[in-house]
Formats: sequence, structure tokens, C-alpha cells
Amino acid sequence: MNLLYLRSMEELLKQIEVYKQEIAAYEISTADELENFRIKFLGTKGIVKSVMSEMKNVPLENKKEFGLILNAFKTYTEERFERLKESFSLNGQQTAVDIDWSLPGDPVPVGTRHPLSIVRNQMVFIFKCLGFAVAEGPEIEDDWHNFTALNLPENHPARDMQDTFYLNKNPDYLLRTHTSSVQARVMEKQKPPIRVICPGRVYRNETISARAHCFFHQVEGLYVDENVSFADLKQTLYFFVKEMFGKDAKIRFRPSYFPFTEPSAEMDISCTVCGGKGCSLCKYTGWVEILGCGMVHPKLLENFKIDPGKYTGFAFGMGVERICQLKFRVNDLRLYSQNDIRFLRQFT
Ligand code: 2NL
Repeated sequence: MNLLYLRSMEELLKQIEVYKQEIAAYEISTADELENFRIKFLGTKGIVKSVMSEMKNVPLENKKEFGLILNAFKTYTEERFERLKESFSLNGQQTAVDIDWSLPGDPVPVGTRHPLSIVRNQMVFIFKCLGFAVAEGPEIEDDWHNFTALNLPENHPARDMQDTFYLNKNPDYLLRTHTSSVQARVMEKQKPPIRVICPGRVYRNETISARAHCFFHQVEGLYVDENVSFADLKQTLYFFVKEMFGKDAKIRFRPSYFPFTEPSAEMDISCTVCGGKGCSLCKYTGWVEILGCGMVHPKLLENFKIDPGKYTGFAFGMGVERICQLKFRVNDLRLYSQNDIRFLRQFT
């Protein structure tokens, strides 16, 4: 074997050792440095390729031994590259290589308000314009605030287990059946003048259908002061109707009965579909019922130590679903709580 060649082989082995030291000491902190390592050692014109190309000059009897050394060097370099790449991605910087930060983000779809919230907010806004404050109260009520204080006698059918969700009997706790209970709490705490509206969810033990549900929403109003008259009630509600349904809307009152008001009335508005000419919505009467109202019963004022000789008041109650039905033509109460996106998307 040619001595000259042996010397050059020795030199090559030494050179490989030097490379290995350099590779072992190689540190990177950026994607560019990682790429520089790859180009320098593993690239098509890199050091590993050039060392491997020495094989063609190795004499046949040394090829096996030399091949093993060169292959080991190649594997060593490749493994070092993988380690560097891993340490780099563990530092969380791989993103700088893989992610294009200039791309637009994933869109976040914007939701819409529930139709009942839209209408409730509108109702609250209109009464706020007339100086009504908003009051809220608990959905779990006691018998006093939901029934007794409001003049509903012990044997009133509304108290029946068939109509009301009782959570406990004796003492009675129940899911409020109207937001009048909130007004009862206001009268308990506050002396006249009182001018509040009470929006909220109420519960009744009903079989669920297109026209009945076991929960729905109310806005009730209460105004107690000196010299409050039925004329004030009429003008207040007329203002509300014109704001809600437009200036051409008409109102009419029909006598009715509620235990908490005397006298009591139900109010209709001219049909929002036909304007009073008669259509299927108003059953060809030209009118649709929207709320109940009346002058606060003197017994109620007494219950809250408000002198009925000095003070009078009016009250009203309406269903948010009903107003929503007239405004948006929703003809099935179940739609409000089914969370069907196709229904909800229609209200913007
Ligand atoms: C209806 C009828 C009504 C009231 C609610 C009320 C509350 C107090 C005192 C007097 Cl604290 N009245 N509320 C009065 C008349 C009718 O609601 O059809 N609601 C959906």
C-alpha cells in the first residue's frame, strides 16, 4: 500500500476528529443558524458530502474499515442536526420557521342578541324615557312576595300546584309566576314616589306548546304617587305603544279582573299586520291584546304601609314574547328557547 496514501488517510481521520469537535460545540439560537449548520455540514456541497467523496480514493483493502468511519461521521452529524433542531423547537422558536405571522387570523363569528333581549331592551329604554327606574329581584320567591302581599287569596287557583312550580311547601318557596313580586319588594323598601319597571323571567307549570311555555318573560310597571290617575296610565301606555309600534298605532281598553288592581283592564292595539282592517292575525277584529293593567288595589298599598288615602298608583304587566311576536312575527313560543342558529341569526 502506498505510503503517501496512508498519510493522507491519517490526515483525513484527524480532520474528521476536528469536524466532530466543531459539530459537538455548535450552538444555535436562530432559525438562520440552524440552516447554516445544515448547509455547512449536510448540504450538497457540505463537509459530509466532501468527506464521503474521499471513498473513491481509498484502496480496496481499506474500503470496509474506512467506510464504517465515514458512515459513523455522517450519522453523527445528522443526529447532531436533529438534536439542534429539537432544542430549537423546544424553545418555542420553531414557529418562526413554520408560521407566517403575516397571514390573516381565523375569523371569530360575531353573535347576535336574542330577539327577546332586543325587545326587552327596547321596552326598558322607552320606559326609562318616562322616568321609570329598573328593578330586579330573585326568581326563587316566597309565598308572601309572589302571592299574599299581592292580594292573591289562600284559595286562588294561581297558587295551585298545577300552575306553580313549588320548590318547598310550608314554608312555601316557588319559582316566581310574575315579576309583580319584584314590585312588592320595591314597595317594601321604598316610599312613594315609586316609578319602576321590572323585566325578568317567570315560570308557570304549563304543558309546552306553540302558545304556552313553562317559562317566559315579563315587563311589569308600577307608578305610585299622589294624584296618579287612570288617565296617567292611559297616556303612559299610549306613549309606549307609539314608540314600540309606530305613531299610527291605536289603543283601546277593555274592563278585566286582576286581584292586584281595581279597576283592571286589558289593553289592545290596532293590528300591526292590517292596521285595523281585519286579517288572520287579529282574527278579523282589527285589534290584538298586548297587556293587562289597572289601578293598584288599596289593599296592596296597605300591605306595604302606604296610605291609600294619600297615594294612588297604576300598574301593568306584559309578556315580552307577545310583543316580540307582534314585532317579528314569531308564531311559536318554543323557537325562543330552542337555540336554533337559523332562527337566532334573523335578528340583528
Ligand atoms: C298581564 C297582567 C298585570 C299587574 C300586572 C301589578 C303589580 C303590583 C301591583 C299591581 Cl305590585 N299590579 N301588576 C297589574 C295588572 C296586570 O299583568 O297580563 N301580564 C302579562
